[in-house]
Amino acid sequence: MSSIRTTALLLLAVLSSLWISQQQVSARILTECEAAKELVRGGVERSFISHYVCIMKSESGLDTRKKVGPGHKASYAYGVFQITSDKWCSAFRPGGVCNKNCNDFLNDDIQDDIACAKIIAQREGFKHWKGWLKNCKNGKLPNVSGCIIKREVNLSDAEEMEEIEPEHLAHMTDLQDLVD
Ligand SMILES: [Ca+2]
Repeated sequence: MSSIRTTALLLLAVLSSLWISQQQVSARILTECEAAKELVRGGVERSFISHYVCIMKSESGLDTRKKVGPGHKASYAYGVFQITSDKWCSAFRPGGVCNKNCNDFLNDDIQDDIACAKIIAQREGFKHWKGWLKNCKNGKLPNVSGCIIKREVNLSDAEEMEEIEPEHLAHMTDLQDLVD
């Protein structure tokens, strides 16, 4: 009997350590280029992209799974944009201004994070992010133009850009509104 129990416990230990290492493996740090491409895909206008990448770098180190807290009003900050549960999302169900469950901001699909970040920027400007004020407003923005310009050598990239371009041109906003 006891040997069965020992085996079961051992198996459980092995399985849980496998699960933990799996969690660690799947934590994802984006490169600046990956972030820029995701922003293009999310319909972010070209001239804003380096600002958003700078925000992601300063707030989370481009870590899609970063969760920090509790902070102001016992809120937590979620994901690559460190979106906070005091106002923008809700910790246990869809809610907040972005009508999202905050935990959705901890996975590797950052399109919903980008959608919420756009709402935040629209309402409060980039100054909402302390990381932007500290490192991006008057600092050096990451140069990601090489990642998002059309490259004739790579046909599939060019085709992809072709699809996206008309959409985000339609969403032209004045950069000045966001950086003021
Ligand atoms: Ca997400």
